Amino acid sequence: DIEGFAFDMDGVLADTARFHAIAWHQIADEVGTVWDDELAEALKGIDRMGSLKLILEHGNVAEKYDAAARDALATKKNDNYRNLIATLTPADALPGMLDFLESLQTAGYKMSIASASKNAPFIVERLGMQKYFDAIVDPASLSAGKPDPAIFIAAAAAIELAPEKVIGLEDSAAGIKSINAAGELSIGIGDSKVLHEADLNFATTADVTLARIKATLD
Ligand code: B16
Ligand code: MG
Repeated sequence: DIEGFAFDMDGVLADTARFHAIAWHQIADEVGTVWDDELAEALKGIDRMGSLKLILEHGNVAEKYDAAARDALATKKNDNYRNLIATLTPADALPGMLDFLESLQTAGYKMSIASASKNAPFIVERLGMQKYFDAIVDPASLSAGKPDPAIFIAAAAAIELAPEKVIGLEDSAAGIKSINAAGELSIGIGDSKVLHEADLNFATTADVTLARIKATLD
């Protein structure tokens, strides 16, 4: 039986994927990489330096940027991103998610966050969601980011559950791979073509309810 839930944050709990896209688009323009929706999708769930690497490779300019230059670009992106998220309020929780978290807490499930974002504690606090979570995995503590399973394994361990007792929720293809490889049940939220490896799919966060999840598990 399922006893816990491990949540991705950007694109699942928080409407921040658009802010990541705005901030990375500026960096792409600066290095001369053409920005498009496909690139924005590929960056979802990928950590900061990994995302920058993809942008540089996409523009065939990777060799122009050494470690110091990459650090400077990543810092610039994060400074811009921090300005965009500084104004987040509980109204920026994605539709239905506060109600969903409330229903899970009432039902006694344990919950943790498996976000690649180093800004996760700040965002969770801005959204007024801290009270729902027993743990937020520190992505800096991991050997590899999504699609590696390490983050979702850590998210189950942080709430003292075996992976098979946990459901993971994700909006990115890399994240669904991570959940599946961790041995958890995966729920994809978004385009079912992009998230075709998910065990269960919902088109939007507003569609996700405990009743619907239970109905498909029975
Ligand atoms: P930061 P998630 C991920 O968060 C985002 O999807 C991804 O676009 C971002 O680059 C990554 O966090 C790192 O974020 O720069 O704030 O540390 O979807 O895993 O919650
Ligand atoms: Mg995400």
